[in-house]
Amino acid sequence: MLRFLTAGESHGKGLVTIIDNFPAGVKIDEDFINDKLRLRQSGYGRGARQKIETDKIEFLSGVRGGLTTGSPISFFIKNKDYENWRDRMDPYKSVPEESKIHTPRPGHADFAGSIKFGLDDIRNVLERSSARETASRVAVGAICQILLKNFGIEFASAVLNIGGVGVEADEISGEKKKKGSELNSDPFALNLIDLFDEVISRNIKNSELRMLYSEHEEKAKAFIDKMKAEGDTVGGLITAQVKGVPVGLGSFTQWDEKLDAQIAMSVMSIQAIKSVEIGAGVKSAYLKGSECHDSIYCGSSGSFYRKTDNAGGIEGGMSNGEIISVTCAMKPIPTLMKPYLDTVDLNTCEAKKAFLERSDVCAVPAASIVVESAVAFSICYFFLKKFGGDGFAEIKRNYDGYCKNENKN
Ligand code: EPS
Repeated sequence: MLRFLTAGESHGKGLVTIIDNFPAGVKIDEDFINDKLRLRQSGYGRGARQKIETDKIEFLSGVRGGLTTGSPISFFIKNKDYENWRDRMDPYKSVPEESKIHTPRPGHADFAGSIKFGLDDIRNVLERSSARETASRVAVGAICQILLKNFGIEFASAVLNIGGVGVEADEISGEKKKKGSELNSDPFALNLIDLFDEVISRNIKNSELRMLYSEHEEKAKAFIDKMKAEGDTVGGLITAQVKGVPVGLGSFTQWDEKLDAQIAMSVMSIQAIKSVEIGAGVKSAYLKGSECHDSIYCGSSGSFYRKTDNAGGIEGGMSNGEIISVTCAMKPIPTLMKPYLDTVDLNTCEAKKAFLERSDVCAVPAASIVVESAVAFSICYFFLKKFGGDGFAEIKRNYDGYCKNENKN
């Protein structure tokens, strides 16, 4: 079973990650991983911290001569900022009373985390619950993508809107209808915005916000500037897609074997994510059965296909060969730059304003890379479960055999 663990604090020495049960013989492309790490650090609206860091993966084990060995892969990502926090983050030095934090920020892990662990300094919670940890997850997702690329499985992600500015939830279906109109004989069916479309994918790449359309980007940037001036923060809507997934990853046989359930857990566990939808998601509730479900066809080559993808590529907890599509909402970051939110001192019960700390006004573009990575891990987990083997050649044989004999797709 593919699994990983992360450790590390936001202003500690760095992040340590262990990936277990990753097969041997996979050629590791370090540039691909570092490129994803760079993308996670970028995006309009980020704070000063990203000017300090240049995230790079440093393998500690499990990779030799450019290939995975089958042993646990471990890697380190350095926090350059540690040098500025040594006095407060040193493993041995005691923390001076005046630098301890007792006022939890609403919306953060501060409140429940410090009560749960009986801590008298909220910094112990915020350091670990920080989204800095997502650098580890992006590297894990990139390693999974490297394996899956060999089987024609591709990933994409984008920002749909920033605080509602951009493609709105309702509009997505409008776009889908427009885009699918030539292809689609069913007037009610919703087609996905195809993130793999040449124009769309170029737009995303060229956008500082990883948005689909430049006219949205200018408005969204202006909105971020406004939020910054007001000392506030803003969230947004993110989408990720996967193409080339064979039919039958995941299973209908047990609740925790379902691909959509595992994707939802993986994505929901990302800091600040508040909803996860697959395909038409919430909109499915407003459609009739005849409008919602994606009719099945067989092409001249004998391969199955659909004209719509409301199911988001997953039916009965299994991939159905269509594009897998995930949409999720990110809430605004709870660390604000102005004292808007009320809180209390956990020691004295005194009414206070939530403490202010350097933060990002908007980290939605960064989070879109994290979402893509979380989905990549879930797909890889089920890919290895289905085609599993200890080495790349064995997995390839299993995959080729399945695709040739059991699946016309
Ligand atoms: C974060 C606050 C900011 C972000 C950080 C997550 O850090 P700092 O407090 O040092 O300014 O930049 O994210 C990262 C460091 C990162 O690499 O994503 C928080 O409170 O969650």
